[in-house]
Amino acid sequence: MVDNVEIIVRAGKGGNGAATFHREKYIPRGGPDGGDGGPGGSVSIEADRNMDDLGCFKGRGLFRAGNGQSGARNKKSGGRGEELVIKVPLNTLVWDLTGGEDVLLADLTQHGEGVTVAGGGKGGRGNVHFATSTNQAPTEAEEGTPGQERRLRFEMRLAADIALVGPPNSGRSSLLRSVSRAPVAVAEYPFTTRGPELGAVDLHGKSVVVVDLPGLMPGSHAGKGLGNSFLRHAQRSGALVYVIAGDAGDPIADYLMLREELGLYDKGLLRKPHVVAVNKADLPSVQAVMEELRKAFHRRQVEPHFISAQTGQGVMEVLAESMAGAKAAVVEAAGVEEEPVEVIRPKPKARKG
Ligand SMILES: Nc1nc2c(ncn2[C@@H]2O[C@H](COP(=O)(O)OP(=O)(O)OP(=O)(O)O)[C@@H](O)[C@H]2O)c(=O)[nH]1
Ligand SMILES: [Mg+2]
Repeated sequence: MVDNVEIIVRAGKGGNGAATFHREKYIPRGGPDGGDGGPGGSVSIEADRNMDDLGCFKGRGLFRAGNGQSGARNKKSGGRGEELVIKVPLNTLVWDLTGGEDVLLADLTQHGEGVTVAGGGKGGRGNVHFATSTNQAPTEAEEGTPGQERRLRFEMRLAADIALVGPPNSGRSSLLRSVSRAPVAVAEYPFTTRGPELGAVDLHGKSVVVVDLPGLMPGSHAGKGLGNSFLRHAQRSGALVYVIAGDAGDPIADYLMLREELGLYDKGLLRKPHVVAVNKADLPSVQAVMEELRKAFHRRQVEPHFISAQTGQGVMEVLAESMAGAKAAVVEAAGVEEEPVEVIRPKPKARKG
């Protein structure tokens, strides 16, 4: 799923003013009559509930609004350039990267909510404006000014209920596939999942959103491997499931590695409600070490859940327990004021027509 893209937008240039003179039979010296250029079209971004992700922006660089038309004789003004409205999914952050420093322009959360990001150029004045008592036949007219250009980043903020984290190949995608219809890829090599993948799971009649994140390895917190931006989804989710393969060389070391990477990325992630799921429990090799592993986890005050993403054994229980943990955390946090985050919420744009 594409949840982060960069594009360039360019508003339309203003139309040029005209430098023309009135002409009519029997009127030998008609005055200047060049009309003004029309304004260039502006560019705005608008949230649309029918958009799922930012995939349609991939590989498309420049988005431009229409230029204003030039003025014409008979004091005729040029038409306005066509406005460009770019539709994005709900919960998209619009960042302006133009000035080198990222500036948050908007957090578009509601259908129809929008923000103007680039103003159209002004139309140039026609020569009617330049006639003076000493110069009654001005030949100059103004050019239209260019429209604004901006480099933007769109970032989708999907808040999942549960995020699956784990080392590569631990079976996170298999887990999601076993309980949802999410079309996620599963393969026997590591790093199959390259970006966050969402699935909806029906848990006792309630739809729970689960996000499958790319594999974590030593150095992931600093962007090693597939980058670390996907960990934002872990931050925003209500609970985490640590998925560890029971047949891995050292599942305890994997668990410690996950804790370390999560904590180095954001200490707050360590306090997030979580459940440890030891996967592939259908394998005889895992069953053979189950009790030993359980004891090893107990020594670290961790209660492991043995599951099989392949057979589905224990998977729903793990999700249900994660949800219960998330709910308890919300109750506990109630009344505790969160630090306010400054987010610019533009008023819904006035719509024409
Ligand atoms: N026997 C068994 N194999 C499993 C189970 N879950 C996953 N596998 C296998 O483990 C391999 C990796 O599974 P994935 O679901 O792709 O693992 P992942 O954690 O999403 O891996 P990456 O996205 O590549 O990091 C595949 O060959 C799966 O068939 C399980 O419960 N039992
Ligand atoms: Mg995967």
